[in-house]
Amino acid sequence: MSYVDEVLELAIAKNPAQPEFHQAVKEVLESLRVVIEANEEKYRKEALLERMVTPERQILFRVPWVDDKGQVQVNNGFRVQFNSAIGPYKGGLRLHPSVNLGIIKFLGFEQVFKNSLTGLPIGGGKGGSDFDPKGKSDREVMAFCQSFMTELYRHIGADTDVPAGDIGTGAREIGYLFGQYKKIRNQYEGVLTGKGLTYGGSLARTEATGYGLLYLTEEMLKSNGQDIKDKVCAVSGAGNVAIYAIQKAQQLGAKPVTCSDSTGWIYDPEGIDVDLLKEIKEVKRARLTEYAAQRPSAQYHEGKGVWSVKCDVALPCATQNELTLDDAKMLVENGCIAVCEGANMPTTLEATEYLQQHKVFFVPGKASNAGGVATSALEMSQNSERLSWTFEEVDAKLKGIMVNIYHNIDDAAKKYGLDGNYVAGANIAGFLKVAEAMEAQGIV
Ligand code: NDP
Ligand code: 2IT
Repeated sequence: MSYVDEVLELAIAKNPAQPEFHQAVKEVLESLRVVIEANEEKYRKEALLERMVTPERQILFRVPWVDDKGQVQVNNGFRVQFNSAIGPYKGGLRLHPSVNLGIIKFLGFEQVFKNSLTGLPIGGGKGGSDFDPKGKSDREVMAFCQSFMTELYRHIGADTDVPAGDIGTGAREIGYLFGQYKKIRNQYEGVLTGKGLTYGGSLARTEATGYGLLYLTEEMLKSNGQDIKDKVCAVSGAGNVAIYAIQKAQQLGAKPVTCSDSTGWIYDPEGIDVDLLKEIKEVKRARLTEYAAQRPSAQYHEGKGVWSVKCDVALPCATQNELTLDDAKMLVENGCIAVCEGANMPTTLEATEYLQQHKVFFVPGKASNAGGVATSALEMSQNSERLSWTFEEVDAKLKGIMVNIYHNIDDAAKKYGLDGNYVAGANIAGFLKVAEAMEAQGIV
C-alpha cells in the first residue's frame, strides 16, 4: 500500500467518529500524492505524515458558568495545538452548539497549511466550545468567557499560542477573554488577536478575511483573463467574513446579490445593502427577516438556497459542507465560473471534484480565507513592537499577502503538472514549508 493510503487509513482508524477531520485529512493527503511519492521512503522513515495528522497537544476542559436565572451551566472547552513547526500555534475559537473535537481538529489541521501559506511565522491551532452565544445576555457571555479563560490561560501566551475569533467569537467575546487573561496573569500581552482598537487590536483585522477573499479572487480572475468588475456574486453567511466580502466585492465593482444565516437567505437583485446588513447583524444581532422587512428589493426565503441563484462567482462564507454536489450542479448549470471559499471547508469533496471537472476555478479556503489569520499575525507584530499601523498600511500588506498566496499556489500546481488545480497547489505549497521546518527540528 502506498504511504499516503497507509496514513489515510491510520488517521481514520485512530480518530473514529470525526468525519470532518477525516474529510480534511483526505483532501490534503490525496493532493500531496505527487510530492510524497517522489520521496516516499524518506517520509515514511521519518513518519512525517503520521506526525502531521497527529496534533502536538489536545486540551479538553469543563467550562462551568452561571446563567441569568442562577442556574449552573456546563459546556465543553477545546484547544487543539496542532503544529508549531513554523511559529506559535495560531487560530480561532469557535463558539457554536455543533462544536466537538472532530470539528476543532479539522479546523486546526487546515490552519497549519493556511498559516504556512501566509508566509508569516505562525503555527496552527484551533479551539472553541459548544456554548451558543445566540440569545444569551452580555453578562452570560462574559461569565462563559471568563470561565473558559480561567482554564485556557495556562496553555496560551503571546509566544506560545495566540487564539482569535471564528464563528460565534467576535469583538465582544475577545474583549471578555482578554480581560480575564490579563487579570489572571497580570500581564498585558498580545495573547489574542481581533482585539478592540483601544486595547491592542489592529486596524483592518475586522475586515481582513472578507477583504482578503476578494483580493485573491480578483487576482485569480485577472490571471485567467477575467475581470471581477460587474461579476454577479452569490455569497452565503451574514457574519464577519460574509459582510466584508460583500463590502469589498462592491468596492471592486462586482454585484453581490445574496447572503444567508442559519434560518434563511436573502436574494436582493439590486445588490446587498451592506450598511443595512451590518446594522442588523453587528449592532442588533437580529435575523435576516429584518433585512427583508426594511429593503423593498429583497426577497427572504426560509432554509438553504443561495446556490440556486444565477451568479458568476460563488463565495461560501458560512460554515463547513454548506455547498454540496447538488449545489455544485446548479452553479455549473447557471454558468458560474469561480468558487472561492471564505469559510473553512464549505464545499464537500464531491462538490469540489464536480466543479473542477467542469472547469470552474476553485480556490480552497486555506488559501482564499487566509487574510484573516495573516492580519492577525500583523496584529501580533504590532503588539510586539508596541506600535500600531494605519488602516492603509495594514490593508496594503494584506493585499500583497493575498496576491502572493495566489501566485504561490498557482506556481506549485504548475510545478507538479497540475495546472489550475488550486486545491493541490495550496496543499503542496503549505505542506512543503511545514515539512522542511519539521525535518530541520528533529523528532519532537
Ligand atoms: P460568524 O459567526 O460571524 O458568521 C457565521 C455566519 O454563518 C452567520 O451568518 C451564521 O448564521 C451562518 N451560518 C449558517 N449556518 C451555520 C452553521 N450551521 N453553523 C455556523 N454558522 C452558520 O462567523 P465568521 O464569519 O467569522 O466565520 C464564517 C466562516 O469563515 C467559518 O467557516 C470560519 O471558520 C471561517 N473563517 C473565519 C475567519 C475570521 O477571521 N472570522 C477567518 C477564516 C475563516 P447564524 O448567525 O444564524 O448562526
Ligand atoms: O479560520 C481562521 O483562519 C480564523 N478563524 C482566524 C484565525 C486567526 O488567528 O485570526
